[in-house]
Amino acid sequence: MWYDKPAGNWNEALPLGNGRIAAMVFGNPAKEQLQLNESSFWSGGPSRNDNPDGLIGLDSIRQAIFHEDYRLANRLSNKYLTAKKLHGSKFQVIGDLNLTFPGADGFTNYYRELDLENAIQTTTYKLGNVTYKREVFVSQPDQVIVVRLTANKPGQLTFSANLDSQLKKSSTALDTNTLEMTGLSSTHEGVIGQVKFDTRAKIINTGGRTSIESNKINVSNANEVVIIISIATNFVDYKTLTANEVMKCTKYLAAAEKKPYARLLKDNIVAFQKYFKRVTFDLGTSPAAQLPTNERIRNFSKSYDPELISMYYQFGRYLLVCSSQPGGQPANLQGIWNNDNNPAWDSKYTININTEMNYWPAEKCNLTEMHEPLVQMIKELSESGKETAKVMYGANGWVAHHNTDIWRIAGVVDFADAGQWPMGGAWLSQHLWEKYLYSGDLKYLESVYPVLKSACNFYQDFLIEEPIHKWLVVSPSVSPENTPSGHSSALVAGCTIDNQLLFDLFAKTIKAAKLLKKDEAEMANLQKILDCLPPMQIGRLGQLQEWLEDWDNPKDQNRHVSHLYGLFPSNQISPFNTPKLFDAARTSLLYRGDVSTGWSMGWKVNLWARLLDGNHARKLISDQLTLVDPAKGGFGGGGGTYPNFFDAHPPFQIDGNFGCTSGITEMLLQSQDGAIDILPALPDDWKNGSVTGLKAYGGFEVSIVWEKNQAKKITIKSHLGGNCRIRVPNEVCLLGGQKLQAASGENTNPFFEAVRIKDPLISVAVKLNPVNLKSTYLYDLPTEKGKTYTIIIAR
Ligand code: FUC
Repeated sequence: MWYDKPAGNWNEALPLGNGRIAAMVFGNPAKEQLQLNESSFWSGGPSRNDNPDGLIGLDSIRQAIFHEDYRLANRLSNKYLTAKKLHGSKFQVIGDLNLTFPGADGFTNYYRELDLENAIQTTTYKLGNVTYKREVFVSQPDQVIVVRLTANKPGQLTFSANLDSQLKKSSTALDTNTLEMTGLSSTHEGVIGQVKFDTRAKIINTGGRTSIESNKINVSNANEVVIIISIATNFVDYKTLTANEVMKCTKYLAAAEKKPYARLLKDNIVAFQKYFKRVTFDLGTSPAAQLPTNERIRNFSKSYDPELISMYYQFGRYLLVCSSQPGGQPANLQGIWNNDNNPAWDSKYTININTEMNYWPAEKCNLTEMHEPLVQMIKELSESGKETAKVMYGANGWVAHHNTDIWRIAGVVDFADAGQWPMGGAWLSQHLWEKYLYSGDLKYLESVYPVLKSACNFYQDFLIEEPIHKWLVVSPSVSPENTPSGHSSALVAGCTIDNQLLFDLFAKTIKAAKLLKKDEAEMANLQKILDCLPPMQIGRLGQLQEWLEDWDNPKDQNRHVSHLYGLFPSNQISPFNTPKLFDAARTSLLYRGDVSTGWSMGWKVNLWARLLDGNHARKLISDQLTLVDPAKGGFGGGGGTYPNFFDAHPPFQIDGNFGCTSGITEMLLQSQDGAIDILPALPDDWKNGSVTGLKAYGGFEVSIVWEKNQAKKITIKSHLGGNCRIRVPNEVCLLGGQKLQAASGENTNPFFEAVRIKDPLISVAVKLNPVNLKSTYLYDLPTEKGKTYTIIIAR
């Protein structure tokens, strides 16, 4: 990614990070700014937000919903269930390292880039006949930010450096080479700010000299300068803030400053590429790729620029490696990049879609380690949410609603129409099982099984029978952030996504128990509940119903498409097993429309890929790659992409980046429907290309080369052994010159167990719009663990 101007705005600056610390680099020759973040720097401190009056109101709210008095349900819910005071803390800003270069305004030959393969940001420019270069990276192995300033002539580096922040307590020069800033997070909603940080910047100059001027360090006439920035907080875990931030900060710094720059850089590249290089993606290039990245985004809809798509795809993978590392915090609404102490939605974890979306690419894009912080957060929520379940609903197990934060709050935030969604735990828990399907690691499964089971235990107690069909439903709840038209409140019982989530949660927990040979009797009980969940229903418009009743409004273009959870990320809806539901889901999505917030479009890329419509998925990628004015930070309007490739909700929200990267993967490879589907949704204009290293269920690693829109060569590495069933549009597939064996019967590979849902009966008045699916062929390839197989497509 490259630009011919400095960033004038944060949405033009370039992101670097190691999962714990991060920087946005502006690349301005006269005034360089590194905006700094640390993942545990949040407002407040350990806290809970359960409304203790839940049990007073619960029954009346449920009665009100069954009696269709939604206004009353809403009023009572806000009073008895919504948090009284705490709606979650805010992810905050450490501050800036500012470097001021007198006389550097008249620069020429300007260039700045973010090298996605080496995770390094570079700026070069000329002043007179001197060429200057700045390099910045955030080291994962050494846990520091490293800046190197050079010039092609000696003695040319003269600048002043300081650390600054809105939340600082002090900013000083400790000696002629070291800056220090300390600070404290904000008090919020009555919780005293308790997160302390220490930041130090060590200036290592070759040639020239340094001096102190108040809280600045002046560097004059140096040949080369390396600046090492260390940041640490007192955060230990969501309950504990007893670390010594000064000791941590100085320890990282002392270790890093002993290493030469070249070594710091090399070690980081090795650590970064271990993950990043696992996947390559090539769609070819075109003359449009000659321009700076911001101009390519601007031109995208009018030009043929396939390489912008492959770069955007890899940028999503880059962001996940930089914002989510084992042992750290999961990526929040802005990943780890935030320059506002009052960020949109507090830059928390919105778990009614956004946080899950952040992790859609993790497994399939071969970044399984990046998934670990989410798994850890779910484990922690299962602890904090246990008390929430007890206090608010008198239930066993654990519950989380539509938001959480670093303190793992699990109560209802904001207001009932958004917050009263007791399904956050159910959705997050799907990730626990999903991770297992890729790795087959039973030890891991054993470690998360108690969390899955406890999530089920909550619903065992919480589900109630609805009066008409006697189905077991969640109440009160909402179909995320959508109010049925004509209703005075979003509160309902038994909306479709809730039923789908519980179907998956229970079915997966039962499977896990079987694999681990545990809890047979309890699982039999879960199975009984599973059998009483409402089925998916097709409504009068031929659409998949969003609610228990046929309330869908064809004009509804809400950004959420929650009832399509069953199509993606879940696999309950299948073109082959449930063709009617498949058509109904498609009808629902057509009504919902394309252009929306960034993340909504990212989701729709996945949905159209699952609908096997590559051209429509491709259209959504174009919608998403619409340039949004970097100065436009406020809400509203269509989403798109900022010049720095960050997703614009607007404002910046990282889920759209991750959602689209996942969606592009789904266009190339799917494995949720009983087989590995090769190029299931390849758009017409991706004629030739290749992808390597994608992951499928059952531990298969798949690479594909295609020409003229047809797969040519498929390479499959089997990490776990077992039957590899593939679906391809071609009749003749050769392995070592031999024809592959046509598939027969059930796939014997247990990781591909198909979901058994039947299409619902529909009234004759309802017209479906069946699509003609292209014909495909299924083959079985028995594999051995560790072996690689190359399949040539002959025709
Ligand atoms: C949900 C969405 C919004 C936004 C917010 C962070 O509330 O409905 O669009 O993404 O999360």
